This record gives sequence, structure tokens and C-alpha cells, in this order.
Amino acid sequence: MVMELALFSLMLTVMAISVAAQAKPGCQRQCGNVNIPYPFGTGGAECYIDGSFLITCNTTSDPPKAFLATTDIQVLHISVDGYLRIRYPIAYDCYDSLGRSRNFNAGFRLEKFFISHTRNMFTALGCDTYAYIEGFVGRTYSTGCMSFCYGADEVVNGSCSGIGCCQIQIPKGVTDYELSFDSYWSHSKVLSFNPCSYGFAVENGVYNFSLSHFLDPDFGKKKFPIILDWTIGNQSCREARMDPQNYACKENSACIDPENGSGYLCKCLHGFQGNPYLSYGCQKI
Ligand SMILES: *[C@@H]1O[C@H](CO)[C@@H](O)[C@H](O)[C@H]1NC(C)=O
Ligand SMILES: *[C@@H]1O[C@H](CO)[C@@H](O)[C@H](O)[C@H]1NC(C)=O
Ligand SMILES: *[C@@H]1O[C@H](CO)[C@@H](O)[C@H](O)[C@H]1NC(C)=O
Ligand SMILES: *[C@@H]1O[C@H](CO)[C@@H](O)[C@H](O)[C@H]1NC(C)=O
Ligand SMILES: CC(=O)N[C@H]1CO[C@H](CO)[C@@H](O)[C@@H]1O
Repeated sequence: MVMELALFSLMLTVMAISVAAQAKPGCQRQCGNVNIPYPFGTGGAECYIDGSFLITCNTTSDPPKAFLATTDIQVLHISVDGYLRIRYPIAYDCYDSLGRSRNFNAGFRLEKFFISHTRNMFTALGCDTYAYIEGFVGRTYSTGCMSFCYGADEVVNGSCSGIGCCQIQIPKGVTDYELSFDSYWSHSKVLSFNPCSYGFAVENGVYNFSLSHFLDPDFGKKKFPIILDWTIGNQSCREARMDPQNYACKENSACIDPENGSGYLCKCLHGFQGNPYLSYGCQKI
């Protein structure tokens, strides 16, 4: 009985390893704590499907850190279900008592990845704050949100309804954006408790607003997680199947056209699990 249990747990371990190890055979499976499933890969060109899916592993830090292609965007998690989690710096606009401003506009530009419109929100903080968002969804669009308050006691912790913090949804299909700020009074009326405006996209449920963030001198250095959606290529499933040489969905998998946008995803058939982008990567459960 004990031996059976031991054998069973060994089998589970082996299964867990084979499910987690979803890199192309012969390619590095992990960078630090991040698993790198194909179509992503690090190392030689045979390890990833095309240049957008390259992960650069920087081993200078301990543990090593994964970055998207040749950018300085850190990758925290990669899912074969068509998304990845990255860490991205926030934008700020800070004022001193002379009304001078010091700002950092965290622009965002990625051709191949979409900022998930269901799993992130644009968020702006401040009490004299108008955050503009100019983005690209195949054409340029502009939106924004504003937040005004006149005393620290008005600010509502834990809520982003426009008093100290405002949030808006991200439109479908955004591949890049630029955040910028405006204020009515250069924060002069709220300088004692709110010298800065901040703006960022952030994964739902991660950020909890608090008045204490206004006076945190390190808040502008923070990075927040963002969920990006990815797809293979720029063809629909129907087009991709007509090009079997480059068709990414392997045995026991199906092709999926995402709701919007170009490219396609692969998914293991019902009763199978694993990595649909690898030959026989989908295995019977
Ligand atoms: C790795 O990270 C270190 C420290 O963050 C940086 O100085 C170095 O340039 C990076 N190396 C590469 C190859 O990107
Ligand atoms: C957010 O923080 C407040 C305290 O500022 C706390 O009461 C609340 O439970 C927190 N909410 C979440 C979702 O963490
Ligand atoms: C909000 O949180 C800050 C810091 O935790 C606290 O000082 C302040 O009193 C809170 N405000 C309200 C209205 O609860
Ligand atoms: C699709 O991708 C190919 C190869 O990357 C490129 O040459 C082509 O212009 C793209 N087509 C569209 C409609 O974006
Ligand atoms: C990014 C992208 O492909 N967006 C498209 C989403 O769908 C609408 C309507 O079909 C298109 O107009 C967008 O270009």
C-alpha cells in the first residue's frame, strides 16, 4: 500500500513535470521562476516560433529575469492559453511648491501583443488630475479619466470612483498607448498631501488604492503587472490551415479564432492536455 502510494505520487510528479516542461525539446525550459512554453523560447531561433516570441533571459540577477524579446519589459508568467503577465513601470507627473513639474510618461508599444481588455484597467491617481490615454487599435483613439479632491479626508481608500483614484476600461485590441497628464492648479491646492499624478494599466484585483500612496516617495518607481494577449501570426484559422507547413496547431489540438484581431490560438482537444504547439504536446488525460 505504502509502495503503491509512493509509486502513485512519483507518477503524479512525473506528470506534473511533463505538463510544466512545455518548451521545445532541447530548449531551455525556464528562466529563473518563469516557465517558457513553446511558441515562446529562449536561445536559438529553433526554440521560438518567430522573433516576437523570443524571451531574453538575463542571468546577471539572482534568480535570473525573463524579458520580452529585446525590450526591457519583464515577463512574470507565460500561459499557453494565449496570455502573459508582464511588469510595467507607472507614469507620473510631480510638482514642487514653485509649480515646476517632473514627469515620466510610460509609453507602451508592442506590435504583436494586445493589452487584455477584460483583465486590466487603466488607473489614474491624484487630486488635481486629468489622465489622457492615447492608444492605437488599428487607428488612434483618445480617452481618459479625472480625479479631483480638496482634502486628504475626502479621499476614499480602496475605491477608484474618482475621488483620489479613477479607473476606466481598456478598449479591445490596444497594442500601444501613451499616458499623459494635465492638472488645473499644478497640484498647488493639494500639494501638502498630493504632489503627484500617477497613471498605469494594471491587472484586475492587484491594485488597492490608499491615500498613503500619495506621499510614498517611492510610488513613482513602482511597476505593476499587466496581462497581454497573444496569438500566432496574423491569419485566421481557415487561412492558416491552408498553409500546413506553418500551421502551428499540432496533433490532438484545435484552432481557435480569438474574438477580435488577427492571428489564431491552438487548444488541446477535450480529454487532452499539454502544449498544443508542440508535436504530440497534447496528451490524453
Ligand atoms: C542584465 O541585467 C543587468 C542588471 O540589471 C544589466 O546591467 C545588463 O545589461 C543586462 N544584460 C543583458 C544582456 O541584457
Ligand atoms: C484594500 O485596502 C483597504 C484598506 O485600505 C482594506 O480595507 C480592503 O480590504 C482592501 N481591499 C482589497 C481587495 O484588498
Ligand atoms: C486611508 O488610509 C490612510 C493610510 O492607511 C489613513 O491614514 C486614512 O485615515 C484613511 N482614510 C480614511 C478615510 O479611512
Ligand atoms: C502578416 O504577416 C506577414 C509576415 O509577418 C507580413 O508580411 C504581412 O504583411 C502581414 N499581413 C498583414 C495583413 O498584416
Ligand atoms: C486589433 C483589431 O484587429 N481590432 C479589430 C476588432 O474588430 C473590429 C470590428 O471587426 C475592427 O474594426 C478592429 O480593427
